[in-house]
Amino acid sequence: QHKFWETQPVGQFKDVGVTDLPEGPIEPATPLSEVKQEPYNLPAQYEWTTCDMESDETCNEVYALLKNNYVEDDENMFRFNYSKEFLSWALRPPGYYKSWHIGVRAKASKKLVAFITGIPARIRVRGEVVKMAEVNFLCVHKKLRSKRLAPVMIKEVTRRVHLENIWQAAYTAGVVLPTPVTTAQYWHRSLNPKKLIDVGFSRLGARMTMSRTIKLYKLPDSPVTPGFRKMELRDVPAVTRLLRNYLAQFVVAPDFDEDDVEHWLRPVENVIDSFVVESPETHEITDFCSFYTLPSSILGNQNYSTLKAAYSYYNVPTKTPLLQLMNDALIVAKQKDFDVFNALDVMFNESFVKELKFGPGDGQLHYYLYNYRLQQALRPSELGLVLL
Ligand code: NHW
Ligand code: EN5
Repeated sequence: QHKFWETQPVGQFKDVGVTDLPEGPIEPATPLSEVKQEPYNLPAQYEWTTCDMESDETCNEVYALLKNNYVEDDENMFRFNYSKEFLSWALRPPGYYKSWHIGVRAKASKKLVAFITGIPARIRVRGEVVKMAEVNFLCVHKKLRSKRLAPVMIKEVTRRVHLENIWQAAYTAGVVLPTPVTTAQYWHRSLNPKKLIDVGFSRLGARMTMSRTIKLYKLPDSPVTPGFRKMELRDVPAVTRLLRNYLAQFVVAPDFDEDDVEHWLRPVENVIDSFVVESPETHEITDFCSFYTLPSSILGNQNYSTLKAAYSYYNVPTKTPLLQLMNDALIVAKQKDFDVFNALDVMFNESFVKELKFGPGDGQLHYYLYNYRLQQALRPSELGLVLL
């Protein structure tokens, strides 16, 4: 079934329900001198390349590979189109390793044909903070699929992570692999229902007209919460305190310090939007919300080429109810011309989706840990982690 994944230190399907295995690393760390020093072998026509994401030229090549070959929905109508600015942000967090941005080139043409990345993260699992790699952007050019290139790329990123003395990883995928820590459901909130229907992202409901549908999804012109404003650099200490305190309640969540918050939660134009609620009386920061920008190419539509989507990221209500905070997020996303607002049913997101008129999508997202066993799969509401 899974000739590659059966050989890896991940939870195996045959062990699902076996409760006598301990939580924690599946295999121990080994001395660095025992980590393979040379890269894994690729088929002879291909060579490894380390992608310098500070170089505009390399960033452009990665962008183009992903734009044309990365993730599509199950009916091949949409394909993720991460922007260059987004990739540069996502791949250069505090303490990142250039060696974890791995490409494969055709030797003859030097064309970039495959890619995989890791970034360092501290992830808490129950009471323990574990140094991990977050692995993302695995992509093999459409013409090179099903040649078992992906396992070689995964082994190579694993080797380079091991060389930094890190032995665990977290990743997500739309496909089922051995074995999910949890499975989250995508929910979608129409902001521009006419366009979504025109491009086939959603359908006109039964007994609904276009004008009734547009009215159904109407939103106010500006946020309703007094003191709701864009996050600024000076908010980093307060946002870090709010977020650390909030994420403490989930079984798996990132361990963010101020440097992480400055990188991951500060607004970056066309990449991430984040907002705080500052109490008009005390000027205290009481709440936080954020979403990232990930457009999708619309494949084969005469009238439209991109779908502008916002994805719910980290949200922390303390004074403002989560429902109201997310309603304000929808309002600002609409003002910024997003077509749809997406959320997973992780953390407490289930508590607002129905009331705020999100509908369930046809996609799911499976979360995985590499070389770390959990006794039992989690509910998505026990997960406090959002990967890009
Ligand atoms: S999920 C998005 C992945 N990318 C895409 O879906 C883009 C479009 N598809 C492709 O480019 C986010 C290709 O189809 C890919 C597979 C490259 C996906 N994760 O080369 P073969 C991430 O980036 C297994 C893991 O022939 P291919 C997360 C598959 O089960 N494994 O297939 C990435 C099979 O193994 P099996 C996946 O279609 C996390 C083998 O690959 C997978 O030409 C990576 C077939 O290989 C996926 N998404 O290329 C893991 N899709 O055992 C990180 C397929 O079943 C682990 N496969 O026979 C941690 C590493 C670090 C550890 C540090 C301690
Ligand atoms: C690594 N970070 O399937 C991520 N998206 O539902 C990699 N469906 O957009 C893994 N099929 O349901 C990503 N519209 C896995 C996800 C891959 C992309 C994907 C799904 C998620 C999606 C849309 C479009 C479906 C088009 C046909 C969908 C319905 C929306 C509708 C709005 C109105 C209320 C009811 C729902």
